[in-house]
Amino acid sequence: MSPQSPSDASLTRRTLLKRTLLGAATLGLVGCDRLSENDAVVRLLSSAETLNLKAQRLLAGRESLAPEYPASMISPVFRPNGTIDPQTALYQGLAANDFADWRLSVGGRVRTPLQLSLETLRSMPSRTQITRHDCVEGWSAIGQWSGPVLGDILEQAGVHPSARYVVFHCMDQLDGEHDYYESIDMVEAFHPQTLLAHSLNGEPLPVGNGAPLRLRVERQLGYKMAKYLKGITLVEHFDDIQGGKGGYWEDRGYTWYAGI
Ligand SMILES: Nc1nc2c(c(=O)[nH]1)N[C@H]1C(S)=C(S)[C@@H](COP(=O)(O)O)O[C@H]1N2
Ligand SMILES: [Mo]
Repeated sequence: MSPQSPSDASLTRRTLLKRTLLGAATLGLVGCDRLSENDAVVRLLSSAETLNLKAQRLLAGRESLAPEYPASMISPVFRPNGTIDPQTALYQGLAANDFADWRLSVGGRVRTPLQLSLETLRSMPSRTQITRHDCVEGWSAIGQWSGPVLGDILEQAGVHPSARYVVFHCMDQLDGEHDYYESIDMVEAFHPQTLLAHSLNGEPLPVGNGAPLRLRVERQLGYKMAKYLKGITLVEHFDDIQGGKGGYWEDRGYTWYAGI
């Protein structure tokens, strides 16, 4: 796919949203028969989160790939954001030993719960992709990420049919009280570009960008991409986790589906 500049991307998004409206109208999902070129209408529509999710999947498909870029476009510095140096005792203890004692737990609605060391994760088959990260705060960066495809790990654990979401538990606390966490659905979890990245630009993940392991969900905004992972749980619903909205920022008002 061809690289896009940020302005191209927003144009594409607007075009997509207009097509979304067309598609939704054709399918009888919305009760209007005339398309407005007015941006206010487009903005209103983009706030309709469920429609956004359904329409993007209808139009772009469950398997549509996020754009990938040539190595020449990698950002010289991949800006760290949110937590950049976790202060929890858990994290500090594990980091002191270069994460040798760290394990990623995989549990919940699975046949075989797993405890994976960094060494194991690094020796698994991996995927490398150069993608653009978009933060809601208005900046983007292009980086090369490597790590096992999440779907492979979930298959190894054996997903129970009742599992509907994958929840990611992190080792940092932005407010000194609540662990950062995130969640995605099974379509996103088994997407071929959804990785548990252990490397950025060919080097072990820096602390600022989520060492030892972080999620990459390339079709969504930056806040979905949980850093400092300690565990993954498969769940039927996330009502009983923290604020019940499926993520640290979702509990504070962000939308759960953050499709770009
Ligand atoms: N554990 C954890 N994950 C996180 C965050 C965080 O504060 N803690 N911030 C999120 C936000 S808002 C963004 S934009 C990206 C930033 O990733 P980066 O530090 O590699 O740029 O991580 C996301 N994942
Ligand atoms: Mo962000």
